[in-house]
Amino acid sequence: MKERLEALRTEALKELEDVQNPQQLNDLRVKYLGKKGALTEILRGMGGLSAEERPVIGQVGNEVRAAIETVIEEKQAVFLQAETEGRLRAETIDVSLPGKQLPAGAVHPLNKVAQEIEDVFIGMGYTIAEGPEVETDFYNFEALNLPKDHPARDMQDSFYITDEILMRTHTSPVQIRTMKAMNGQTPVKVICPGKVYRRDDDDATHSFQFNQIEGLVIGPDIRMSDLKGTLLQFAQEMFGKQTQIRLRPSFFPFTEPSAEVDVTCAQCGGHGCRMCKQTGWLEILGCGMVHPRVLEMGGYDPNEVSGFAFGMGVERIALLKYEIDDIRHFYTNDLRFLSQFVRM
Ligand code: 2NL
Repeated sequence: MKERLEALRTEALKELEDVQNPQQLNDLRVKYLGKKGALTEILRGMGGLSAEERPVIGQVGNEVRAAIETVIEEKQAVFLQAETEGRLRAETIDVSLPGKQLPAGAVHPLNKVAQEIEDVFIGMGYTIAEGPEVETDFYNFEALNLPKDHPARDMQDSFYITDEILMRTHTSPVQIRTMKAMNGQTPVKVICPGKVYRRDDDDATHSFQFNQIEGLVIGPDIRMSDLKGTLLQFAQEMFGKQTQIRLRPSFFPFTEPSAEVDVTCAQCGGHGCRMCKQTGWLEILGCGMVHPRVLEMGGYDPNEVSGFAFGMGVERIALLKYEIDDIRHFYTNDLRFLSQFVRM
């Protein structure tokens, strides 16, 4: 029996030497050590041995089993290592490869210019106020000294919803609402940005919907010189430190006196070019001292306080700043246009 066990060991170890893969290894383990394997088969004959022989043969059997198991475990470790190495090799990634380029969005040029304008005034201590785009006749016209028979209130020029309700034609009603909310207190120092609506045929310089920013300051001793200094500061931050401004007399129903403001043309430095039509100046906004009747309707006593106001079109400022020739570029969302502002 001992010889049979020794022979089994020799045969098993020899066969294990040539094992090629884990499947073959497992087959051999079953063949020699399994419940119905060769070793079990031999040891089953131990019942016929004498009491002296039994422990001796038992020990030989255990040694043979241990020898075969050791080799199987070694082989198993080698296969496992080979498999791990193979998988690592297959899953290697090149971390030095460039990443996928994802197209980045950007703030729309109109919003960017609006934010820049707002930032200049925030820097001067203004707060931002917003209000409804659908307005009443009172806030949009009446409180701004535009009486019922005024030509600016022509049905042809505004989008009316009813006789008394319309799409706001400027952001001034937000300032009226601000004044009323202040209950006669000063100072008022607000910027009102937002969309406004006019019944116009769209062309290179007009749109039925556009963006406006208006400003309003009210205090006990606000003067025209405060207005001029404020607008010079704004023009220089917006168009460059070398920029100068000039005020030309004008008319608005809600301001008296009123003025239109020009900045020196950044393109030609004031010498005259195509952009400024050879004048050296570009018109950027309208302004004036708040009309006493408007102060009254906002809840202020014009004998106690005074104020200035101004209004500008964001599209116009953007056209000038970026030398764009047609306002419709802002609304058509052509990426060839928009992508030019991604890093500006
Ligand atoms: C322009 C001119 C202007 C105002 C807007 C204003 C508002 C209140 C009182 C007085 Cl509540 N004035 N706003 C004043 C002057 C001019 O806008 O050409 N905008 C595009």
